[in-house]
Amino acid sequence: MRLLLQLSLQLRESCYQMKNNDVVKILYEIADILEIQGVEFKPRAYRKAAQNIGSMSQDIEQLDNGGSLQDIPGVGVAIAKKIHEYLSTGKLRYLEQLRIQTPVKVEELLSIEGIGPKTIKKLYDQLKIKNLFDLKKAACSGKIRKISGMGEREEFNILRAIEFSRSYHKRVLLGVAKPIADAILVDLRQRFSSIEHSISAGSLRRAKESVGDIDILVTTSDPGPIMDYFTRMKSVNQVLAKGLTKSAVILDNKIQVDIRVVSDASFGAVLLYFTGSKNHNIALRKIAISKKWKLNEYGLFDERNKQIAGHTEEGVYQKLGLDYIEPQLREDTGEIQAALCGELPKLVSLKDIKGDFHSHSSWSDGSYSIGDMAKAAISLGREYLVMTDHTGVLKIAGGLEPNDFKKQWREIDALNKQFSKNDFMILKGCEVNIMDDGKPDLPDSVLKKMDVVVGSVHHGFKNSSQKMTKRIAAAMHNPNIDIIGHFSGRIINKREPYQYDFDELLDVAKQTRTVIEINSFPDRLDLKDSDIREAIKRGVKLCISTDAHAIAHLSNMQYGVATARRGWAEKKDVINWMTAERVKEYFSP
Ligand code: DGT
Ligand code: CA
Ligand code: CA
Ligand code: ZN
Repeated sequence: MRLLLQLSLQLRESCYQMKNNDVVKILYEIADILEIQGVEFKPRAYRKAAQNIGSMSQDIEQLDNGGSLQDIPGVGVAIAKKIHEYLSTGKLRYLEQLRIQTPVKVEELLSIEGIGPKTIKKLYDQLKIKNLFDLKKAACSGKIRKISGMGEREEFNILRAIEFSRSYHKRVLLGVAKPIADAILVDLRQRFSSIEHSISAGSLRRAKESVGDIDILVTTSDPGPIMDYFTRMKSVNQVLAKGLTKSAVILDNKIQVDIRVVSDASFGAVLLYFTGSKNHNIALRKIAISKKWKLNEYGLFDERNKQIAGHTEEGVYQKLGLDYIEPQLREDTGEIQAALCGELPKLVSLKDIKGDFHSHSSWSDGSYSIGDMAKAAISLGREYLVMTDHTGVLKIAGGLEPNDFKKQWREIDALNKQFSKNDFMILKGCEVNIMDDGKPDLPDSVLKKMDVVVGSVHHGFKNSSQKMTKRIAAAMHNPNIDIIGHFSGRIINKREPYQYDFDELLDVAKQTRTVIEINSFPDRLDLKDSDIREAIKRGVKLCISTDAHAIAHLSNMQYGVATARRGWAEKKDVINWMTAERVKEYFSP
């Protein structure tokens, strides 16, 4: 039932998730303020409810209308009442009171790496720090180091983290921007039958990990009503510009959206221009000039100013003597030369993906049972899902011990019997922690029995480069560790990668046949594009994984694939083309 609902609602995902996300945000804020106030237990309850709502696929407003909020795991009478108040009035008195009691800009402070609710409590209690401005001031005047548990190093790290978050805070994650852009496109198409083409362009189309703004391109013979509507959409907060060909707005969520509305004849040329990157466009224009032609957003023109291409992108590339270049490659990093020589890679695509190598269930910190996750993977067309719950030391993530895995395997065996009619298989795995000495936190005798083992660094991020390199290399040398998960450890806009010698580790990966993960989580996308390209050059194999902790996360595969494409990956470079049987064979020690 849950699954059917999920499928029928999938199309509307980007519209309805708006409210779900608002509720999640509010519950987290309550939890954070309560924790800062030193209240026990309650914060945990609010967080659990927030996590479950964040990962469910039903529309929370619909549940509320049906009076069934309390069907959500972790939502009892008290929390349901608050959600209902918020959904029906747009306000929550309880939270407003909390904010008055503890006037701290929680979200702002939490955005700084290394600062959690406990630290915020100390900072507020002892120094009355309420926001980033106060924090920076206190750090600069040496007050932070005087707080117990803090020192000069922590103070310096805070200052550095403030700078880091400043320099990035305006860019929006691809995984956040894409659903918003898609929802706008669907809405415009439904409202205006005069629209011929409609597509998002800019860095979003090139699938950069984060985008400065959303760029939308529409072709029509009747731009007026479209611009009127675009600048008055419900989600618009501010109109920056309004014209018949170009408009720009800022949405309530602070994201800027630019739109271009043009006639169909120049669609290809405008799309090419508006997709960028700027450097790619400049390089194309130079080729045109070398032929005594002119390329601009209206088309490609010959020496007599006659238009010779521009209706399609393909046409422009062809006339310039280039193979068609996929948007994800348009960064002027060698793609033009490759296109001239017929040497462009044949990029991996979503249809090449047979399986997912990293996922979690409610056995550890996931929100759904193994069976539910598997059914969702089947509905996405996957042939297998590697279940990789957390192990031992990760207690907060419900890490499993050897005996738990024995029980889990029995469940998986039973499920696999059931799913064999779907030609689908759950593979047995785990996400083992790579300890400081590079050893896994589960005995090799247990790991040996698994189909696929992902090894990840989940603590000790501040190891020196030398130590971290040794640590990860040791894990790669363990024949039972097959894949290294979220390799760099970065959280985009929040946490920098840890230090290590990438060159050396690529050598070790190649030598030990260790696969490196491309984690598809929107705030990880780890490895990043340029590192993927380097790994491929060095002959290291990759896998694209969702690291799903909930059904909805399984669809993040699209972002992993897009990132792989930005890294010039072909089908043969990512092992997701393999069947389940082939994967088992590939990783058998
Ligand atoms: P972003 O938004 O910072 O993530 O990056 P883009 O690439 O989306 O840049 P944006 O939104 O400023 O402009 C969209 C596209 O328009 C860009 O990729 C290429 C084109 N474009 C913008 N400004 C220029 C320019 O000054 N020269 C050229 N040749 N193209 C430009
Ligand atoms: Ca843009
Ligand atoms: Ca723009
Ligand atoms: Zn994981």
